[in-house]
Amino acid sequence: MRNAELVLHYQPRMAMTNGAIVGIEALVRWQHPERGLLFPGAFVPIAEESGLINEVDEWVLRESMRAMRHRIDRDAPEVVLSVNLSAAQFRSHDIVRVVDAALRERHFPPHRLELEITESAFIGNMEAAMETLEQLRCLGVRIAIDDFGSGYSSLSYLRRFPVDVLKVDRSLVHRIPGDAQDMAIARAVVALGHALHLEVVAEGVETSSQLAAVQALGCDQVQGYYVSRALPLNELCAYLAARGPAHDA
Ligand code: G
Ligand code: MN
Repeated sequence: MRNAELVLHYQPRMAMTNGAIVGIEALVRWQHPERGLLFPGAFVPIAEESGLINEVDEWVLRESMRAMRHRIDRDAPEVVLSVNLSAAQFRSHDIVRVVDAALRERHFPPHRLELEITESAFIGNMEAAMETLEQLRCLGVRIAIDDFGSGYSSLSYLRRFPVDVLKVDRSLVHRIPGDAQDMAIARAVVALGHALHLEVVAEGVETSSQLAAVQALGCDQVQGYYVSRALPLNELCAYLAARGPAHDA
């Protein structure tokens, strides 16, 4: 795997209130010379085992910030950039320095960067995780809990941890509104997020009935194929330009 073979796609995130695109998630793909375009599930575990994951994460961070400054800002000057941090990267001792250096290098406004972290990154050493989150927050960046509701969600840490956004996992969204039990879980997750003053984002919204369901539950924002799949940079810019700054949902 060489950095030259990595590509970034960008998935828009939409506000429920007015349909405006308020965020963009950078998603890495590997353009494999023989096997074609690979999704993270197919290569992130290999990158983790071989110790390359930190290099990949750092490349994604710096490259997506560059794309924002040079291209995306022209069409959407207010959108927030979301970048996924692997558990390994989050736990590495120099993560705060890496993020700080990238912000400086790109002259990037910290409040427009959101770091997505899954709960698995916190397991094992909650105190160290909390300290890292606090240091990242001190840089001025936003923190999102990714894939919430997919693993062993711990409710107590959420109250203590300095986070801004809760992203409801697409496995939950996938079975609503049809599945009454998942509907009940999703409702509880949204209520929990709001009680803790977090922004709640529904991931993986693919159909209009899923959109209506997450809207009825009070989700603040949605992401998923119903809004748009993840797009190459050129297509994203065309999408943003065509859509304009706001759009009625
Ligand atoms: O873990 P995280 O939520 O960051 O995963 C994002 C992944 O989910 C990306 O690889 C993206 O292509 C995929 N994805 C985005 N929107 C949808 C969707 O509506 N349905 C499904 N099945 N996958 C999606
Ligand atoms: Mn994510």
